[in-house]
Amino acid sequence: MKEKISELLARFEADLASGKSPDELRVAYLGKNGATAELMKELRNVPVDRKKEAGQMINGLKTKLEEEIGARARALEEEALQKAISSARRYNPTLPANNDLGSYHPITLVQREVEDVFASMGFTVEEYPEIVDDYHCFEALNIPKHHPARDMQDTYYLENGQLLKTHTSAAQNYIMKKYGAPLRAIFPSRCFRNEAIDACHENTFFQMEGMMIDRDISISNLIYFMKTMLSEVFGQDLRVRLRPGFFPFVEPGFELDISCLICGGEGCPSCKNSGWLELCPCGMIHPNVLTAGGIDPEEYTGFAFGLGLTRLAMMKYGVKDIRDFNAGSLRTLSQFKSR
Ligand code: FA5
Repeated sequence: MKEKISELLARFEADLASGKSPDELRVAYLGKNGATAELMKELRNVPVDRKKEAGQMINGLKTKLEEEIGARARALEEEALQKAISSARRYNPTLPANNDLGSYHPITLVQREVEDVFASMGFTVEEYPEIVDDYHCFEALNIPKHHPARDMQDTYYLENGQLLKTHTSAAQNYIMKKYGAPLRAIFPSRCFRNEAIDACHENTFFQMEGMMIDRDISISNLIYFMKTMLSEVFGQDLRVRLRPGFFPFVEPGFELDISCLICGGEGCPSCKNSGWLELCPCGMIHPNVLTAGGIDPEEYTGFAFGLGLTRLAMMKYGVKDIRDFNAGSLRTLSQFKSR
């Protein structure tokens, strides 16, 4: 055992001298399957009368390795700190600013593109706050208190009883009361849900709601506007599928999915391996919602949609992981400068 410990120590010193990082050293020597764990396993083969001594030697070795790795980590931290201090000292606030211009966030870019497409078809672009009340987010949308559909969106409630908008549909009632019928409007916004985050789910993401209300509006109008928007934004016809979807504020309701452009429909983490990405649920506005908005459902019909803007940006720019949008990485964002 003594020999093995000396060999391991020699190997460790060589790795330390070669500049391996503290994390690498920790995994290689102190990790679950690291070198000291291997030695521990060998304790089984040591005769009983030497076991205690061998165990103490291995523990001594572990302590030594931990100390040395810790010292290396502290030295590196100190080095980084000194570097930061000396570069901060080089910062001269009296120098003129360089000409490196900022850039728009990819979601802003795609939002503006969609806005332009709908504006050219007579839609107005509306704003609505991110903090809303229960009535607008749920009740006015045919989702009374205790309705099971409330569980579809995990809501962040504020202490004053208001909540962070879970979907852009929260502005539907306000828009209907503002304009009455007929109306054509889109309203983009940030939305918030207490979600488990993965490659295609964020807890903060963007949607764009759209509503068109008039006499004799039908599902054909809805399909036409959805198709036009997608082919304008992507500059090509995409594979799209429409399937039934349940939302209390539309009847009938649909889920509009597009074939995942990251994997070409083969299945990948960005589309949860399904080959399709849920992008834009939509449907014919429920008569109760029109009534709550002061519009007579006997006279008018309309469609509404809730486009996932962040997911649209993923597909348009080939961003595989939705988390990249909120990471604030200048390296990622600067790639959109020239657009
Ligand atoms: C809604 O939010 C409905 N308000 C949409 C709607 C509007 C239906 C009008 C009918 C009529 P949903 O929860 O499925 O539905 O979200 C809509 C879209 O937002 C999704 O298809 C997806 O593209 C996007 N989205 C939803 N949750 C997330 C999330 N956690 N991260 C990123 N995008 C999301």
